[in-house]
Amino acid sequence: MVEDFILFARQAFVRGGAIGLVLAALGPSRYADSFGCSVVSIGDLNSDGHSEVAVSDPLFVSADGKGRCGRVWIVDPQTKQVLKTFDGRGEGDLFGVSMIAPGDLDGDDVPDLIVGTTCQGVDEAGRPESIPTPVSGIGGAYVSAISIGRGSPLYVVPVSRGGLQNIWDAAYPFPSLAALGDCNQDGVADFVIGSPYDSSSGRVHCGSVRIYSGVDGKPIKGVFGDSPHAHLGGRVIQAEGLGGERGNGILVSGGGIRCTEVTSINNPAFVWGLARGSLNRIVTVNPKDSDYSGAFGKTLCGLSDLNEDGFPEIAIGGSARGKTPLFRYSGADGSLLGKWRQRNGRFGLEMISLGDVNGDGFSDLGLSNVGDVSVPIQTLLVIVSGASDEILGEVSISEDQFPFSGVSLSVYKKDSKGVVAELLIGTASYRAPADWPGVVYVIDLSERKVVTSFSRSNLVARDAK
Ligand SMILES: [Ca+2]
Ligand SMILES: [Ca+2]
Ligand SMILES: [Ca+2]
Ligand SMILES: [Ca+2]
Repeated sequence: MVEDFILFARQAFVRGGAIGLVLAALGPSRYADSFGCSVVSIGDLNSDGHSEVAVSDPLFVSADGKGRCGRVWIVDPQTKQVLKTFDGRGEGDLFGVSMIAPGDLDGDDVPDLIVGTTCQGVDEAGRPESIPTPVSGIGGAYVSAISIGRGSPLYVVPVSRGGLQNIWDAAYPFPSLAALGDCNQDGVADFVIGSPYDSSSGRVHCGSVRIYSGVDGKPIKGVFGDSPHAHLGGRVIQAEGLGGERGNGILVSGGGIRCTEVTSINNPAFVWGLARGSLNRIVTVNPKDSDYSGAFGKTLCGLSDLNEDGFPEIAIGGSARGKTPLFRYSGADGSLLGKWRQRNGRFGLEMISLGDVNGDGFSDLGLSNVGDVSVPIQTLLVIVSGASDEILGEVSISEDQFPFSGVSLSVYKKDSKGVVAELLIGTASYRAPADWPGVVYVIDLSERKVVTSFSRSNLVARDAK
């Protein structure tokens, strides 16, 4: 997701270092390439037996010069052919900061797409990332449901930005999105929006989590954070089986210190597990300050029931800067069960459940990594046991251009046992595209290798073949 881009851009600016200078020097024609910021498998559109993928670049400049309007490409990864594209509505929209594939929403038997956007506006040179320069055209945040079959939006859900002027100051990028099953029994999948800058009667920026109908985007149910600046909704995922027999659940994170109005207050980080139907709280994780270094809850993942109490556990990741701690918490009472041993390098920037890779009965995790200029071989993904510290495998590449952080992970194919066979990794870059293109990789997990990859310049126009 774009959060890593935001973190690095912000960090670079704050430090005034070389990266900041590079960013400041980028004009509208040489903007950072965030292709791969979000990547998701959407289903087979052209009946060749392989799923198509949606890839976003929120910093994309449209053909008519709308700086940073953002674009989503629908790509056949087998041929790299572009089937369709969708752009943000206006300059500075940053269309595509988040994205989910909910299945068919409008009944045309073609899978659809839900896209999150926060309009940051642009400065005189069309740049949102030159932070000291005043930007104009700051707009709202919104979520668009798009009919891929019809090639047009189905509906738009507005999302509060809570008066936040500069999204680089955001504790989290937003809105966060999660696909859900059908919550209101109309036969169509519904979805969740996490809105960390939402407010409720006297609770500024308490944040919210709401379930929306996939058919028309109408709210079904919602819950607010319970204190000002709680930022509930920073990250939200569906967690199968959370709450044991009480059904599927939602994991949502909140807290964090970075908020323009309360920079001196350390808002405690937390994660809630919510029942999908009622949004009642099943479990609360309140980590001790000593457990983490920042951005606790940035990554969330469901685990198997490790201690056989009937409740699946929860994996929670921490900071995007420095080493990334990863914790196991009890899904029954939120107590700390363990911590994965930290490795050299920065693994776990994003994580995803891969199913039971090593056949021990417990689901395992895929952890993405931040590239490192000092080594010739780059590790894209580390596969770790969900039940122990054991490393089950790595997927590496050897390239001149090291990938930027693996900022987006999505299941591409599963085998007959439900184990992930192929995985998508989007590695958006925050630098000029000529040198540091964002790349999408398709990884074969049993072979532990990259099957195919593409950057924006590899895409084939629909009519070119
Ligand atoms: Ca296909
Ligand atoms: Ca459809
Ligand atoms: Ca529904
Ligand atoms: Ca396992």
